Amino acid sequence: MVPCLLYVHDISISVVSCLLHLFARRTFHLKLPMPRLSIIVPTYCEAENLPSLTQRIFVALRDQAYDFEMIVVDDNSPDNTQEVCRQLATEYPLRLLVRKTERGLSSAVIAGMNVAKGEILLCMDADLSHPPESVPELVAALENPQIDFVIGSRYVPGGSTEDGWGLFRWLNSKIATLMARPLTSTSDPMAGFFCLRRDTYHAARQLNPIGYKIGLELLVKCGCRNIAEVPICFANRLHGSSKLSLREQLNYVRHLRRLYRFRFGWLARCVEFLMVGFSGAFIDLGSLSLLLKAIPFEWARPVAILTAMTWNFFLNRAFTFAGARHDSILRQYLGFVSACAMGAVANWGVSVGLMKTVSLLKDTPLTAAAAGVVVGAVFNFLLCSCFVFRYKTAPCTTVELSSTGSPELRVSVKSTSAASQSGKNV
Ligand SMILES: Nc1nc2c(ncn2[C@@H]2O[C@H](COP(=O)(O)OP(=O)(O)O)[C@@H](O)[C@H]2O)c(=O)[nH]1
Ligand SMILES: [Mg+2]
Repeated sequence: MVPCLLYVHDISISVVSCLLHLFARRTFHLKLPMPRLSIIVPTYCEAENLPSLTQRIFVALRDQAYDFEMIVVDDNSPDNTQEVCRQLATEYPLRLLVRKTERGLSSAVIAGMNVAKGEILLCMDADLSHPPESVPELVAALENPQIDFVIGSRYVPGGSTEDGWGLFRWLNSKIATLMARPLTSTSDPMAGFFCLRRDTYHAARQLNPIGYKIGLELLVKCGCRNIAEVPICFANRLHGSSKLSLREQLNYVRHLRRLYRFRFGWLARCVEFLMVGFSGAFIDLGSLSLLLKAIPFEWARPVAILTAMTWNFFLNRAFTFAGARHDSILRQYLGFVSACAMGAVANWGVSVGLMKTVSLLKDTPLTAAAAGVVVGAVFNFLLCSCFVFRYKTAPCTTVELSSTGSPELRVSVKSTSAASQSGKNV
């Protein structure tokens, strides 16, 4: 009962504060001070790190000409992160959002950005891996109107990672960066230390983050072209342990697929379809060699082809055309087999046609066959996209940006003396 009352109390403070703010601005044309910078810090069990982080941010920004606010977005941590925030808010301009029904770094950052008041939105980890002393430099980089995104980078000259990373973590980061190369040429797209203008953020289309790489998501979805990288020394976390799990690494692969689809559209889907087809060739040959041990070639060949086709069907249904799973599986399977058969006929027709009509290809049947394979695959892909796997709606679900934040967010006000003295959430 008491927590419930406190909850209602917190919300009412927020609402009243917002209404007063609006009233004052609209009625008296008052220009109330809005912070220029909002620092969004996602947290899960960071009670030990938050005091040093807040204090170092404050010292780093003390002499800057602009105001700032710090928004901690906590996913209901079982340690006393929230209590620590309440304490800190009595001294510093800190707001706390507690999410009780959701978990995840990326969605936490989005929730924070949605309620941020600053013109510039900056995101950083709570564990002091990202040096607070570099915040002014990141913000200053945005003074150049040409720049639309700034990254605190480990991999530009002058940047570094603290010792003790080990080969595995280093390789992990490098491979992940390489996988994102078709999306961006920045040296450190994995960074969680970045800033952008509020307007750029609100221009984002279809924010749909999964996993940890919210910086990459924003970079791509906000259409950022001119990116500045500020070298930073990435420190090992001060207290506690990383929440980056194997599951998050798999989420990264899923996230990349979505981003590729967003950036490259049907071309990305086509590449996926070809990769599935490529894997099917191995299944075909592998099952053929197994079957040959038991049955003659005339029987083994069609069974192997059907096995490969079935394999391709299920992979395409699960991944390439995942959004079309609502349709009957039998109808799709029969459609897929028919599309493959037509693709094979197109393949055959083009190879034989080229061999017969292009004199240059008469002596190079493999080249004619390769042309047939390409045409057959494209034909097959088009049939699958247009007729076999039909989408009801857009292929990926989207999260629309809101300027007010999600309704389940517990939004509390800045460190007004009334709130802080009564020890309520801030
Ligand atoms: N709100 C929220 N924050 C998270 C979550 N997981 C991690 N964080 C925060 O995100 C930041 C980076 O996480 P961390 O575990 O240090 O990841 P690492 O730096 O990749 O090892 C830290 O401030 C974490 O407290 C989560 O599920 N929800
Ligand atoms: Mg960390």
